[in-house]
Amino acid sequence: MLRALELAAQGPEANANPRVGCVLVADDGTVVAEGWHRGAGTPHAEAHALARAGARAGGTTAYVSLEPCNHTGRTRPCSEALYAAGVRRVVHGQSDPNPAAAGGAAWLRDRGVEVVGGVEAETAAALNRTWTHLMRTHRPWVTWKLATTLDGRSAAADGTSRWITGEAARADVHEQRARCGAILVGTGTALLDDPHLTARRPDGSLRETQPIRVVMGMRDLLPDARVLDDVAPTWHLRTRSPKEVLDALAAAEVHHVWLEGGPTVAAAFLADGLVDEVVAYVAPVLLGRGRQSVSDLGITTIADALRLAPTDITPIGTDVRITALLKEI
Ligand code: AOF
Ligand code: ZN
Repeated sequence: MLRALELAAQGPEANANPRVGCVLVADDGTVVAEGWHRGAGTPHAEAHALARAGARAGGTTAYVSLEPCNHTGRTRPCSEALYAAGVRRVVHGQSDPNPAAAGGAAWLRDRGVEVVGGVEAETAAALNRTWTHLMRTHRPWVTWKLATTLDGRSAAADGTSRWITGEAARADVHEQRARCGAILVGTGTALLDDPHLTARRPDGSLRETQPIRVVMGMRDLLPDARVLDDVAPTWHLRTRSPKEVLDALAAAEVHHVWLEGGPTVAAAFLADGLVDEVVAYVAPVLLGRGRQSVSDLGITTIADALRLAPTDITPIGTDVRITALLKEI
């Protein structure tokens, strides 16, 4: 199962589908074939492993990090494929939280295949944390990214903000953007900063997969705005409602949203309880008067402060990256 999880981790993180790995093992313990899922519209992990094994799949145990699917989605059910290939035993990790696809374990059991579930299930769910969150809550996982000075400013009084954090932290942001399905800002940020909102490598070149660029708000974008070029899809959603934006993204099977501000949009998401995680880059810089990273949250006394649960604190170059969850999960 640990090998299946290792294989799964090779899959694309920003994809609509979860990352899944599969290992077929013979009775004597030898590995017959392995497979992992490369993303929506392509064969599932089990299909890859079965194709490699051919006739040798008969009598094996399949270790799969996710319960085999039982539906015809973009591909045929893995439950049927495993059964047809003569696999005798299935050991799976996470039970499939997608109601449309779940049920493979029961289907196989009904046909006499021995099924053991829940092995390393938490590791598998953690590997697909944002996808699992979408399946359970029907809304994408939202990571709010902010870059701030030591005194909590995200821009100077005149609105300039390039750059607060150093090169290494900015490169890290691009890496993180590439792991998300969408990057979101408000029209205020789009008009003030004219960001490109792409995921780039340190040399400036575009990464292979680009998140959807989403700008929310009622104001028009400038016709020559950098987000309107053709290197990645861009949605301008004319709404101030975070819920509406997340519904639209959930309908597009986006499970991880990277929220980059500005202060009004960040406050709206926080006020609606729709931020799941914060990634803050804190730079050893002082600005004194300047713009804060988030607008009024209606908090007036320390007892009402939003207290987050840090999961990681890492120095990056001369800055520090703090990752924290809004709620215990
Ligand atoms: C598996 N093995 O490798 C994956 C599974 O549209 P489809 O056909 O690609 O189905 C997508 C759903 O199938 C996905 O939401 C999840 O429930 C399951 N993914 N299942 O048996 C795999 N990637
Ligand atoms: Zn499947």
